[in-house]
Amino acid sequence: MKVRIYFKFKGRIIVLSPITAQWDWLFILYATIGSIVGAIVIGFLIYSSIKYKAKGEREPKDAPSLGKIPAERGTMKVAFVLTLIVAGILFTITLGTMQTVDLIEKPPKGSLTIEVHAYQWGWKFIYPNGKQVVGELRVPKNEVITFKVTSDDVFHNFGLIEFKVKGDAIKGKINTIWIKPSQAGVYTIQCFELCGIGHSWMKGKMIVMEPEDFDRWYAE
Ligand SMILES: [Cu+2]
Repeated sequence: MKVRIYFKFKGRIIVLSPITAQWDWLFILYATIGSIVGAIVIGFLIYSSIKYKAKGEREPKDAPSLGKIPAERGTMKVAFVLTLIVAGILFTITLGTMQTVDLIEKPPKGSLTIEVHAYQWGWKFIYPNGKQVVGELRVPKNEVITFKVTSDDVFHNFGLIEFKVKGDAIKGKINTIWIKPSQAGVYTIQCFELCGIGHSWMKGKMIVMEPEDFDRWYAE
């Protein structure tokens, strides 16, 4: 599958990582289909309530009544076409969701793998060369970074807000998430699982650096 790293809008990079782009695409897909269906339903409701406004009689003669099998109304053709449309919509959003899950769950090979240890209440990061940092994570730009997320005590959730990725941190278990940051900067790490009194302060920083700056820091 071709992975889109980011897309540009008026010369500006507005998406940070492949998964971020995928999420945005999926959101637009759901929002577009939802808006079209919503507009049709609400439009038809307004149209019908005006057109069929009661003029004296309260119900049409062929309205279904309690204890009686309703008389057939409409045509099979309409039911068939509507079923096809609904099936098509469900198929499209299912496919889009599966594609997204697939992208999230399969990090590209050859990445920098960092262990993430969540604890009450903070974050510890262990790099492949044994380097350890607490609270402040540093990663190079334009490289695939894979996080092996786990917990040293209760359940936590490692979330990179701007990148739209999260991973459950569970003791004895490793969950994998990945990013490929396209822009240097400082980003927010936040715990997304209520984990005790310090939960809301369980934040960290992720600093995306230019590769050469990162290499210098990493070798220190
Ligand atoms: Cu936590």
